Amino acid sequence: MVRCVNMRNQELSKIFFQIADYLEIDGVSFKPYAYRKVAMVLENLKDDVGEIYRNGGIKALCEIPGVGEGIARGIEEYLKNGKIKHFEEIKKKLPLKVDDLLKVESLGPRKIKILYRELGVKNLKELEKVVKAHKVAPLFGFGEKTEANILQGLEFLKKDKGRFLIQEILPIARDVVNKLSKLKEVDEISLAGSSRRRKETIGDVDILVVSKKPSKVMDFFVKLDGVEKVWAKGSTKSSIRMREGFDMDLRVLPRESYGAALQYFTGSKEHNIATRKIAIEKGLKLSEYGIFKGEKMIAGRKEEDVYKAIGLPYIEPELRENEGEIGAAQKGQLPKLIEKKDIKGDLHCHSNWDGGENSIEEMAQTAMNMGYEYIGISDHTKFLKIENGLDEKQILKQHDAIKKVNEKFKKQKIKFRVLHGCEANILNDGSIDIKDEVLEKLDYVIAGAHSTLKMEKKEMMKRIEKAMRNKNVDILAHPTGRIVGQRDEYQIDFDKILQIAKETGTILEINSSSRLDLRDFYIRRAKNEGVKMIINTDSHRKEQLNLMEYGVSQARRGWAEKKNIINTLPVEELLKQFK
Ligand code: DGT
Ligand code: CA
Ligand code: CA
Repeated sequence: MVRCVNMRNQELSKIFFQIADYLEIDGVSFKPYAYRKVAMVLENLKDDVGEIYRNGGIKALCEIPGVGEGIARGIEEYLKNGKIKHFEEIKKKLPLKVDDLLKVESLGPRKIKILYRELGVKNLKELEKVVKAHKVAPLFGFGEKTEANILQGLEFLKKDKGRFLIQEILPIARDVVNKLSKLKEVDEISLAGSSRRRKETIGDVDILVVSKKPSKVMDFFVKLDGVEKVWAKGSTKSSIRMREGFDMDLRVLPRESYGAALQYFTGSKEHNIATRKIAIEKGLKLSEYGIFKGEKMIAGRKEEDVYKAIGLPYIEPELRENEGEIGAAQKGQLPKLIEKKDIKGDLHCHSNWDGGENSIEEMAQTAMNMGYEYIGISDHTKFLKIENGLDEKQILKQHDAIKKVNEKFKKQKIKFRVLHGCEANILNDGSIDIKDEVLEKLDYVIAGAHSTLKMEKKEMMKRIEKAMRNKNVDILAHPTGRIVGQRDEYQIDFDKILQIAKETGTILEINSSSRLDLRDFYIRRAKNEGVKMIINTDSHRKEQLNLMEYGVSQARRGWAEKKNIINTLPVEELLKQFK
């Protein structure tokens, strides 16, 4: 299931998310929730809102879940004028770069409001200034520690500046590839660069095309819906800036060079330098045009042929980082990477019991449609009050509800199973916030740290170790706590985590959301130590089950094979993996 990207829906969704943020900062209650809900619905709506409006006016808009008269009028305004007056007024009242400020770890709406009211902070630059001048610590509710954390958050943001999350970019890039591939002038097309290697973050998107009529392709490319600027337009290369702020390069190539160009522009640069060196050693020359022996081109049409010409088997794009893949290829020891089709279920999924969007059955149905054999419902538990965490009584009630769903499937002769787990909290002392006798009843237990993440390493390791040694804890959720572009990992000793995982049989999670945690190099270390992993999406609504592919690419970047990942197993085998 490829996510349907509809530009206008996406734009409106973004605006409503922003309105929610602004209102929250302004201290308005309830309304932010309503806007966020509509934003989420629009984000995943298959039909174009413009179309819906054209066909049925305000009334039809009101039939979209969560859309009331007021919001429908807003959508109408946007469709007519490209603006929503209410939104413009809010922005005038609070002239803040809310998007940017909210990215700073340890800054929420309440603190942003105080910083604006007290110190006039409107953007990241002004924030950095007041933090560095130590004006933040004295503010009510802040203090030295918060000030230091904000500074740390700011430094972290700078590191990833100008890069974009793969989860945000790939659907848009694919949409463009899809549109281009429908042109009769396009003979072949592929993504290249970091998006083909599925890096966590993307600098710019690279697309390669084979065409005999480049001018037609380029004309279409620079006029695509969503193009904000055209940096360059030529017959072999064009470059655009998309509305979302990232750039896309399109290169048009002759067919005979397509494979060589694909190899070259997929990168990484380090991988290319290494492959070129091997070519030189063999008396060959490798470039983006082909592989040459003297003046004669001996390969270039297909990527496989380029590798073959330098004595290597095909190397999967996710491995091309010059991290040992060339040596492994030479020795015939490349891993047989896990694939998306190997995944049989997803065990980190939230339902509407903890404030997620969808019912247990809706989540199950979606998983079934994806071809899965099982889904695990793992709602938050009671310590996480903001996430409506379930207490013991509610968990037991949910247990019965899941039993009923399974019975219903059985009656309908549907071979699909809903497993019952939870995402319990690892408290500061390493204990779990749910009683053992309840945890014992569940098919599995995921445990994760969600609070007090800035502990000293020794203390943090003691905490995690205790949780992993808990006989009811089967899976360690997002084991290092990092969030791409937002938050560094907490203070941990990963070797120690691997050792404890081995001793206790605790499974490490590869979280497919914007956490992408474990990171690729940790996955590789876990694999080498024989520690089992599970790829989960951490879905809070059914559409997010599609995030699985990002966890799979992360696993592939970490050289993981099917046998390293437990949710490739059929359900009976899977259950045997738990303590
Ligand atoms: P990004 O855009 O920063 O996420 O990363 P990439 O890998 O997409 O880098 P990009 O867009 O600058 O270039 C695409 C590919 O082109 C890159 O992965 C390898 C190749 N390439 C670019 N510049 C060089 C270079 O100076 N030498 C070599 N050998 N390859 C290069
Ligand atoms: Ca790129
Ligand atoms: Ca590029």
